[in-house]
Amino acid sequence: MNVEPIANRQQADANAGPGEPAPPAIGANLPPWPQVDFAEYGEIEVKPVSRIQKLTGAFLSRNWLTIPHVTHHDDADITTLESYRKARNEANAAVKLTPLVFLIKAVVRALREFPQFNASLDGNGKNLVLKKYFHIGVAVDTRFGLLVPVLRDCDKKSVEDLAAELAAISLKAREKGLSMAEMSGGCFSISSLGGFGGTGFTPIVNAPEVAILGVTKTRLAAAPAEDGGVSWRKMLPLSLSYDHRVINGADAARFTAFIGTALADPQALAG
Ligand code: CAO
Repeated sequence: MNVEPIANRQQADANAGPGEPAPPAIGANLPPWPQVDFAEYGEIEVKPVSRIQKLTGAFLSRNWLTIPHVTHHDDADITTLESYRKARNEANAAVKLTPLVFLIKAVVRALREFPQFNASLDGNGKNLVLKKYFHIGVAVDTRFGLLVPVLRDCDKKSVEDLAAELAAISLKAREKGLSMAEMSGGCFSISSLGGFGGTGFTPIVNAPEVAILGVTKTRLAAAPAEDGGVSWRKMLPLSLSYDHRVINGADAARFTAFIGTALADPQALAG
């Protein structure tokens, strides 16, 4: 990762005003990466890191080092959504709806309600650029590494449109990879590990976006029922990482709770 100090030096220089000395580059004074001869300790195999892993690794390192991250965790009750989704999938087997497409629609609503989440700091960090469009990036796990295609104008698309587009673009990402154009222009990203498992994680903000939503596996939770007994609810864990320079914790809590409320009315989201 020796590109990191150079990238940060350029950022530091760009942030300095005329005649002002550049602030020290973030990460410039870190100790060097340990050089270890692993073969001294046992059998090893050496595999080159892929081009995409190197590229995404450099971006992830920059984002992790330069953005003050906080992750807010919450659960959304998707019991009604899951019944609605099941019925809709049974009625139309041509397009499979997963919870993710409803989540994209709920995120679009939340971005409308909380415009500071649909924003980016400009190059010198002095202005916040508020976007009036709703392009959502979705992390896709591929043999090349992590790719994030951007689904454009998600506010104008139905859940079926989004499911069909996501299926096509994730297949392309997995088989051939994606162009930079297909991964550019996003407002907000979602990283769903729901199909794989987990109870929560810390996604890294995809700069210049200011927040990213991580999703893990739906679990059953007991809640008090009206008759005094127990009602089993389907709970979707949400992990929202945000850039604390732009978003404060109270807004992150409101934003995540808003997504939960939106998911509770799947019919309104379906479009
Ligand atoms: N809880 C439980 N099950 C879930 C779920 C959740 N939160 N989300 C999806 N599922 C289920 C789906 O309904 C589907 O079930 P069936 O096979 O029984 O129909 C199954 O999990 C697989 O879903 P999917 O992964 O094919 O579809 P998706 O729309 O949920 O996600 C995609 C699509 C492309 C985002 C996903 O396949 C993927 O690649 N995720 C990885 C993202 C990633 O790597 N993030 C990490 C980034 S940091 O390194």
